[in-house]
Amino acid sequence: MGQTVAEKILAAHLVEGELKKGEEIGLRIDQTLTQDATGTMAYLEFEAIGIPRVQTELSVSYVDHNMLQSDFKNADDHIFLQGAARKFGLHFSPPGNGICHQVHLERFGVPGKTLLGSDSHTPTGGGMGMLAMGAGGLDVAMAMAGKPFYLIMPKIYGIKLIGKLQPWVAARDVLLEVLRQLTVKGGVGYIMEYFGPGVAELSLTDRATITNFGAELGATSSVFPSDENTRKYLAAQGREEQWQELVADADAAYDEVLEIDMSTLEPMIACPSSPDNVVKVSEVAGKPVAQVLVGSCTNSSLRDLTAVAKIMQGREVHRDVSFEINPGSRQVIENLTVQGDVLPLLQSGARIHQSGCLGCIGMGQAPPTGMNSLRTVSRNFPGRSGNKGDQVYLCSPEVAAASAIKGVITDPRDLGEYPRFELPATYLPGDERIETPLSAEEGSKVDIVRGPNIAPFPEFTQLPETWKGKVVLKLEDNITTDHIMPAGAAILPLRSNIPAISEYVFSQVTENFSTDIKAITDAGLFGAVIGGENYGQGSSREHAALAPRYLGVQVKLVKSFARIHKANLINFGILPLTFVDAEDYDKVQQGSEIVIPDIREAVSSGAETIPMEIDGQPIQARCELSSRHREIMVAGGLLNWAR
Ligand code: MIC
Ligand code: SF4
Repeated sequence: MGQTVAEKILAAHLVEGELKKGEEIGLRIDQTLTQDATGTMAYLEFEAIGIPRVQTELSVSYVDHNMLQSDFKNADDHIFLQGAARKFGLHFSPPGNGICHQVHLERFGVPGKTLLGSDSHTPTGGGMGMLAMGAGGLDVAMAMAGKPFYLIMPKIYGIKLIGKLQPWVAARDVLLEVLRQLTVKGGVGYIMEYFGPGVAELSLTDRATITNFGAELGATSSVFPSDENTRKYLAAQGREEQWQELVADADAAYDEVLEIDMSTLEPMIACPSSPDNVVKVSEVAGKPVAQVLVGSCTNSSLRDLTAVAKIMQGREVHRDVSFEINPGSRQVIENLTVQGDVLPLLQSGARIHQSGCLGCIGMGQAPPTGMNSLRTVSRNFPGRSGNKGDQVYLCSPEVAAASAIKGVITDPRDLGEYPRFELPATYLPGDERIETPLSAEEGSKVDIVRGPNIAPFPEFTQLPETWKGKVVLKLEDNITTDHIMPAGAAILPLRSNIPAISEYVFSQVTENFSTDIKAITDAGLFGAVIGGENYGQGSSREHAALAPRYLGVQVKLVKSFARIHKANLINFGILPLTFVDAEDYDKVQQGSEIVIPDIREAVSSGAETIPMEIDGQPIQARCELSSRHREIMVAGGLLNWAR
């Protein structure tokens, strides 16, 4: 039987296990990327592993998230990251140079390669025919050290694209439709692979929008074939020699197939506060908007901003709207300038910011109280914009521009004819500021400068013989890592200081988490957290495991986990358990006492169900872990295990 694109890349990189769906496999990783908010920890972990230089073909450290320098913390972290890149042999992309995923696509992505990034939107590279996956910083550190990346062999979800998008309908709408149908947990355990005649109708950056936003399906990754459009994009980047064709075999088989006829799609929008809360724009048209933000790694490419500039040409932003543009990269701004497309944006009244994540992760750009914000970002989880109770909608750049002009949510087809434009055959590269790796000898002489914000990595104990604890918090379905370990301007700068950031664990949900757990650990017990389905969806931030563990959480018992978060829990020695009988969820409350006798023995012996007592009542929990995971758990985490 033939292979899909994803299966071809998996087969070419397999170093451990067999390509049997549902079993653990180890993959060789060709390229890695980190961003600053997860990168400081990743390089501290890399240092702790003790390998002097990265072992990958290419590794890049980006600074794009923590861009506000309201005190010394972020600025110090940037210097640390630059020093680490120089010492360990990485490329370094400094602040202002662009969002990791956009820049990586432009300057480094190569079809057929594997890419592991400490950011959940790393699958952006799948738009170019890479197998690009998000992971926690420690997994990326291990990959930089030349170790395999372990994952459960995913199933392949084929998305068959037919037809062609109508004017004013965008790549964003394709994935909004997929999210509408499959929901934020529809991709868990799958690689989403796009195929069919509609693929050729999508430009490379359109494809990257789809694979990027595909992270919101909970998928392991998303991938497109590498074809003529891929070649054209690499040629425009001056990298045509790195192109290779990569398409699925004619008799390739998919585990599931969803067909999307792009010609029937209309402009869509995700309503507050989940990316799968999708309706047609026409259904919510007319609602007033106070802020419109075009940017983020999902929709800030040269194509997207050119489209917005052409739409704004000769038009004006509504006086009640703050229209904000966050370009994806320096390359995008440079080329937009050469095309003459910056002036119409400025004249329309747009606020042009430096390139970076900015408001997408609550680093500034918070919307006004009680008012609607329309964004081309990937996530509208509650409070992520920086305001509790925020009303954030997700849409295409076309819907954003039309709504900025009208001051209300607007179906862009109301603006009349779609502007015609062509992108240049060759782009200005815009990578003047990217540092290339130093030689091993030069690197060995570099001293990494560490500001006071960089705290040493905490030590963790092994799994005890018998586990006694209390439920600190009980939560519902679809809890995101933004609930567990919020981001935003006040908290993100603490990413390299675990004791400091741990004070904010679950601060979106309750004010008392850190004091409640302290009372539990002071009594000599551990903490447990109870959750519903798809627990830990969203980002790759390992702080959502590391900080709770630092506080004393050692068990999470939920209905189901999101992939990256589960991997991060294992890496930091938090036992991820699921209910055998979902109805047992109702038997456990905040404050319930849990006893797991012989937990160490049960985990190391390979037991798939673990008996426990909750307030004296016996229940069974499922423990789905590979034998490698079990050793890590018993050791108290991956770093302990590796040592
Ligand atoms: C996000 O979009 O949530 C982030 C911020 O990029 C995260 C990474 C982080 O929390 O640092 C992600 O997507 O993994
Ligand atoms: Fe940055 Fe937002 Fe993309 Fe995350 S989703 S990498 S915060 S732009």
